[in-house]
Amino acid sequence: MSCAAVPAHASRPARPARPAQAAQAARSAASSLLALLVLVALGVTGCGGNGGSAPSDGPTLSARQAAGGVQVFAVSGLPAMKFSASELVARPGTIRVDFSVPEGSAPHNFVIPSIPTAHTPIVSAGSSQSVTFTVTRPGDYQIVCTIHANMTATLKIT
Ligand SMILES: [Cu+2]
Repeated sequence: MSCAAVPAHASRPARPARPAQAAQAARSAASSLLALLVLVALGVTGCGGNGGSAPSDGPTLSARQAAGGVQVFAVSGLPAMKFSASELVARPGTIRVDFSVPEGSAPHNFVIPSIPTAHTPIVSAGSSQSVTFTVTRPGDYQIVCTIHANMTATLKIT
C-alpha cells in the first residue's frame, strides 16, 4: 500500500517538448525526477519492517481501571496476524477486553482457552467486540486467535 514501488506514471516520457527552452526545462525536470526516484527507491527499502514477517512482539499493556474496579484492556487484532500487545498485565479480578480489528485486516478473535468465558466471537475488519471475565489465580494465561495458529499473546495475572 504505502510501500508500493515507484508509481507507474513516473516512467512515462515527459510531455512533448516545444522549442529549445522547453527542452531544457524538460531535461532539468527529468533529472529532478531521477533524483526523486532514487530517493523513493532508498525509502522503499526502509519499508520492509512493516511487512507481516517482522518479529512481532508488541508492547506490554497494563490494565486501565474502570468503574467498579474492572480492569480494561484495548487490544487489536492486526493485519499482520498478531495482537497489538504481546502481554497484558492485570491483578486477579474482573477484566474486560475491548477487542477490535482494523479495516483491511483478516478477521480475528480473542480467546483464552483456559478461561472458558474469555472468548470473543470472530471479529471482522472494522468491528469490535468486548468480553468480560474473572480471573482469580495469578499466573500466565495464553491468549490465542483460533483462526491463526501463530497469533498469540499472554495474560499475566500478578
Ligand atoms: Cu487471527
